[in-house]
Amino acid sequence: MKLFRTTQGIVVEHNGAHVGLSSNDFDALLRVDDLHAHLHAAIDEGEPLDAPPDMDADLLAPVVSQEVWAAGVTYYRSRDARMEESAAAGGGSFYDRVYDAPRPELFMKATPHRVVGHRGKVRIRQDSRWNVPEPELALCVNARGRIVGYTVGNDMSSRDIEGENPLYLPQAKVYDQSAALGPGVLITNDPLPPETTIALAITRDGKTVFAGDTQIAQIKRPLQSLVDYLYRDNSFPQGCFLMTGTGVIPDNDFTLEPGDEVSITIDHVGTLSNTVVRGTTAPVNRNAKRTATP
Ligand code: DO4
Ligand code: MG
Repeated sequence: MKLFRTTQGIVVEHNGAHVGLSSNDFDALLRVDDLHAHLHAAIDEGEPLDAPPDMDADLLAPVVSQEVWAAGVTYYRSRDARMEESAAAGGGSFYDRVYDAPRPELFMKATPHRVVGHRGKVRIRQDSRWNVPEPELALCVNARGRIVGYTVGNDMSSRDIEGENPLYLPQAKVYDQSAALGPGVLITNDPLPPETTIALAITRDGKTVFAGDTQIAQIKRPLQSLVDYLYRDNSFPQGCFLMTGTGVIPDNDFTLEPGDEVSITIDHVGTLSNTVVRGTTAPVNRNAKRTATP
């Protein structure tokens, strides 16, 4: 079943039917131990909607109070690309070492107001000239550290800033509209099949300028082990989202441009589409309907 935050409230899609939940408390859902069972009970009591939500107009990012974290260098492709981009700065060996180390790289990616949903606008920084989307499976993790679902994530990244010095990573990764999640959350207690594909397509003026894909079998670490490291001495009273790293990275001569359309599709989970904008010095007039904080 899939869970959506919409402008009309929380909606669950199950067996082709859409049911509106009586409560709009998204945080409360991530405090429940068995969300799958909880939603089953809730849809048995709820009323099917007359019409499904408009996926291009009604969706909000599936985040209210949750922090978004990210794992890095979990795919061989990411290790390689990072070693290349930071070689001149002497950062190359850090990535090699973390790829093989027992402890994963985990970093804070976004607080809720920095997250956009499906059809929202993702940003490239005004002080960066080399930017890419990172298509990632994002885990929906409840307050007790249990993976209760999956969504599609985009870990927007400024490669020139990250490559100049690994200590600049937070600036390369964390800024307004630097993360996208959505369109909804696949709620399941079962792991995704290893052959689940993550596909990225970038279009510019109607033409595909990049397409690539990977499979989650290529992730080096068990997903629960990423969560277990994240929850060590670290509490998430309303749960959190954890992006699991990228295995799709365009060649080094590619950079995003304003107006590009980024679409990320993960089998069983859905397609997350966003338009790229460049940052300005003026505060951004966000489309509140599509950001995490309405
Ligand atoms: O170490 C830098 C970031 C890595 C990352 O975001 C990824 O591998 O997806
Ligand atoms: Mg990433």
